[in-house]
Amino acid sequence: MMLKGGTMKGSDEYSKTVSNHYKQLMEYCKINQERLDRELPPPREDLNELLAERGVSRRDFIKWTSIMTSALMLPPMFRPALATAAENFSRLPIVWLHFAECTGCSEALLRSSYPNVADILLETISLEYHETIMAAAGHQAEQNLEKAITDFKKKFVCVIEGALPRGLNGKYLTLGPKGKTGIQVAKEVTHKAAATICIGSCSAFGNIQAARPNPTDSAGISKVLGISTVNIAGCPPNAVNFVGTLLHYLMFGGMPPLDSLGRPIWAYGKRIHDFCERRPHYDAGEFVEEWGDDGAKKGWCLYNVGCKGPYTFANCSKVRFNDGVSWPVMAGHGCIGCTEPGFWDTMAPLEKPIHEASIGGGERTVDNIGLVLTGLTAAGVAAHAVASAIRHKGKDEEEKHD
Ligand code: FSX
Ligand code: SF4
Ligand code: F3S
Repeated sequence: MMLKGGTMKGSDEYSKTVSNHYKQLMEYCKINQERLDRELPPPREDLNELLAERGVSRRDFIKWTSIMTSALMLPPMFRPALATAAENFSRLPIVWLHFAECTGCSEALLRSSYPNVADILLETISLEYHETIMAAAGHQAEQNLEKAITDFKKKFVCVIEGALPRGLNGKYLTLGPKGKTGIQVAKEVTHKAAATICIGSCSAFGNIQAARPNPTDSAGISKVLGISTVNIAGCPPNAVNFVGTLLHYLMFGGMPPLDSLGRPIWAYGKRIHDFCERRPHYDAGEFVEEWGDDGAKKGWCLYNVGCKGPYTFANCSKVRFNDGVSWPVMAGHGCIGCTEPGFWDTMAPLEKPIHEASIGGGERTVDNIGLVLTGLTAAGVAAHAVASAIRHKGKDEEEKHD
């Protein structure tokens, strides 16, 4: 309805609605944080002491909470709640499973030597079970797992690295002294979890294990078990995307809104290409044609040597890796599309543009190809952006099975 001074009035009403929405969300956050405070075990680490030990000042911590709050697409009023979530990071029980993978994800996340807040938080993580770094083996390891999922039933977050082979009735991957298949273990644990996070493209989508000809018939967790998972895609994924997703959980008791592929929109809602520092060269038609040529020395666009940034949804070009030091394109190699399902097949050959490999035509076809390849993802992002997916989608279904 057009009123006198309609635009002004409309914008006032809009601001009021948005502000009410955030007030309600803040109320929800408060209730959830009080509940977690009652339910979760006491902190294993004092974050403030640890930050001081590592030389991170209070000021740097506050600056980091502002950056993370805005990265999670929340207004500044949520900064103190995010700081509380960070202080509670070591209280959230995590059961970390490994299936068919290279352990690069654990290496990337848990062995970082950068003294930034996200990495310090990962050091405090309450790993009730993690096959790579725990001391237990054999029967004792199995008992530890059983104890963790019983003691923290519906309170722990299950983090999964690696795909699940379905061939030979799952027997390409067996674990522990009883020789359980990966599928059996994954079912038992995820049914008792409050939420399941797939860390890396293997558990999210199958990745290298599922690449053609896929002899073990591997696939991602969600596909094999038929459950909803939060997919922190990447090979390996960025620590910031994992930490931010857990902080969201510690604020709202559920996972952030996801795209159609289960990836948090706050981290995977935009294309690499849209925030790439080489993008002005792409727009100006300045391309590296061969490794080490003049264009390479001048930092031109890597599209013609295979960069798949135009078809890849992730925040690498914005948050970078290793405390923001660098990322693949900055280091001089094109993006290989590692956050996208099936990238070993769909993005191959990795050092040639897709049009040269399969579609034909020149550089001008990039955006058309991009639309075809990313159409589904983009549609999913749009559909989910408006949905309030604060609660973990699979939780209700899992409770029914329990
Ligand atoms: Fe996959 Fe992670 Fe790549 Fe490796 O565990 S996402 S192959 S970095 O290690 O699963
Ligand atoms: Fe950057 Fe790759 Fe896009 Fe070129 S094609 S602008 S290097 S993301
Ligand atoms: Fe992967 Fe491309 Fe980022 S290769 S790490 S999605 S720049």
